[in-house]
Amino acid sequence: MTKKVAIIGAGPSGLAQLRAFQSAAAKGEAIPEVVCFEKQDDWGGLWNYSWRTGLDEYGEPVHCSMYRYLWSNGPKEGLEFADYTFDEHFGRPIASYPPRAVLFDYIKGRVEKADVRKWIKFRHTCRRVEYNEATARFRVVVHDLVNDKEVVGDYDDVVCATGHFSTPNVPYFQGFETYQGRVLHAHDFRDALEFKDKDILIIGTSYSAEDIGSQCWKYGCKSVTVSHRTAPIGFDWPDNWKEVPLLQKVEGKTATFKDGSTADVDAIILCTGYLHHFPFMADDLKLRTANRLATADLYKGVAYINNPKLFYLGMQDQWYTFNMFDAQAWWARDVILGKIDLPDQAAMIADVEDRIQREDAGETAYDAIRYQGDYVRELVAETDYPEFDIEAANEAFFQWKKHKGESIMGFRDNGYVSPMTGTKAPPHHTPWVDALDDSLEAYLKTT
Ligand code: FAD
Ligand code: NA7
Repeated sequence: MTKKVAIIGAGPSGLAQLRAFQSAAAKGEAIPEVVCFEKQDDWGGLWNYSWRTGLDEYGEPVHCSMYRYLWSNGPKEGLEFADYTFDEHFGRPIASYPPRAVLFDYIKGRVEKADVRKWIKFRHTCRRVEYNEATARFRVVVHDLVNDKEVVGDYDDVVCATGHFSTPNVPYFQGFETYQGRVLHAHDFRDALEFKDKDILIIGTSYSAEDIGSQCWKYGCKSVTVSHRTAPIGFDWPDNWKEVPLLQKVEGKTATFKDGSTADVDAIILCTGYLHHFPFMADDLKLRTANRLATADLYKGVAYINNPKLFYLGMQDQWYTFNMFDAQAWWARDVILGKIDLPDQAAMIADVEDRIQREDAGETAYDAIRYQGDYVRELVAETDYPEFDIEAANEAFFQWKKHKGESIMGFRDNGYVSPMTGTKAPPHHTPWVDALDDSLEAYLKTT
């Protein structure tokens, strides 16, 4: 009997899994029957922008957490596919911090070339995954949204690639129920122009806080106040940007912070992160982990230790993204194909513990980048995914950190060396602060 594999989600991780199987088939290897279920009507995951918020037209939670005018928040040299370079896709070197539409185009280019769209069932939401000990197979229940029908299938292996930056973590602060402005989570933020001439309060200090604040500033908000639970972000911010301790309460439009200071704000944007959320997974298959580099319960960061025929891709916090998902997908593929043997459960548990300890031993962001680079290198070495210069990718991240420290509104004007081709990215034709059009056409124009 031919093995059957279900992949849930056709974002960068799910697409990496499809490309991994297709590349083995292209080399003449026998591959299982592969089916990918995607709840949206197109591929690309978070990079597939939607104007919608809340529920979609079928009543499903909207997956998109991205927004208009989003430019890559890290250098593209850190995420480049080793088997499909930016130079190959665009036919020439492009600048280092592409807007969303440009990265979406790049993601699509590889999978269009690989011709894997035929393996994806769009508008199919996974409702339930259970393991049947007797048959040693997974039962996967999917909702065909367009035809409003349940589809049930049995699979030997399941790859969960549903991402973990879509279900918002929404804390409560005193007075929210009577606040006279708008409260929203970053997941529902779409257009910075909504906040033009407004005073905004941001809660949180990580990527969403930094980037949504910067967007609003770039598109003309009146002021940005960023409230921190642990520590301020600490960049040299523009004059109308301040950092304050944690919000205590809001009354009317007035926010009061832990140090007693106050600010009148028109909107509060909760940039408070996301939950790993797998409502469709049976209890014994559900990954429960914090957002960190060494996830709980995943051998090699991929195989679920309680049932290693189930794989989770991309569940780590992310410096590396697309090429890390590739490294994981190629590795999962080779386990499924029987080319990589798994050790016993005790060894898998020890592997997880070792990764956690090694992550905890790191102190700085530079340690974390090296740690994740080493992880990608480790997985790549075990498969035929093209080896690439991890040191060069690390270096792009180090330069990015340095350039952010030098100029938080100017770091995107720098260019780095590709770890795949050695090409140095040219500077973008317009400084980021002045580039208000984030379309692919505007970004790629040469005259
Ligand atoms: P996702 O992209 O989340 O894709 C998961 C897919 O699974 C989606 O298509 C979804 O519809 C589908 N799905 C979910 N549930 C179901 C279900 N039950 N049934 C069927 N299908 C389902 N990374 C970078 O490298 N650079 C950046 O600049 C960058 N910016 C980001 C900005 C924001 C605002 C966010 C939230 C993330 C950003 N990221 C960035 C990180 C991002 O996580 C990765 O780039 C990437 O999208 C992760 O891919 P994924 O396939 O693992 O998950
Ligand atoms: P992150 O990176 O998970 O960061 C979450 C932030 O929210 C972090 O600063 C937390 O502060 C803060 N947080 C979480 N809960 C609270 C409460 N209850 N009160 C105050 N502050 C809180 O999420 P992001 O959305 O920034 O980034 C996720 C991805 O999206 C990332 O990969 C980007 O590429 C885009 P803490 O430091 O823990 O005190």
